[in-house]
Amino acid sequence: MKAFLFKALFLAVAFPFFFSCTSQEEIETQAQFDLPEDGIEIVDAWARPGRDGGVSAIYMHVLNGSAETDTLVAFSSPVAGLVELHETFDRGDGMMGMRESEEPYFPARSVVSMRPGGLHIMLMQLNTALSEGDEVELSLTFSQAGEFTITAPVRSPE
Ligand SMILES: [Cu+2]
Repeated sequence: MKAFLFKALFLAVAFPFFFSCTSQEEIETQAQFDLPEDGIEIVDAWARPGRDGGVSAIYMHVLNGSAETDTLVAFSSPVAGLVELHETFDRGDGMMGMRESEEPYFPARSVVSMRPGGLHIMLMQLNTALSEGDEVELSLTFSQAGEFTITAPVRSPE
């Protein structure tokens, strides 16, 4: 019982640091999205609030309408010193962790959804605070589809 309480307390304390960490990368071919005829389309991007010097994450749906797998090769944002594609994983000790995704692949004719608890674009070394109502610019470079610059509104997760 004591061990259980300790674990619950630890989870409660540690949870904010593992906010985006509850499931594996999700690759889906989803009926709710109309895939583009060709190339990549990014929809419903949004960013989590963050403090100056801290971290945030950007979520989105990446629609690959191409007949080829595409790969994310670079990203940058004017508000972050470091940007990485992260995946969430089960550490095996009852906790979730996150790490840089080793497979930044976007399969042909598929939707890859980035959501809290799964795949996300991690913004680190924020050079400004991000508050609800702000907007974050993010540039993404795909090996096939080229560079995209998107604007993600900042909002709190539901
Ligand atoms: Cu992360």
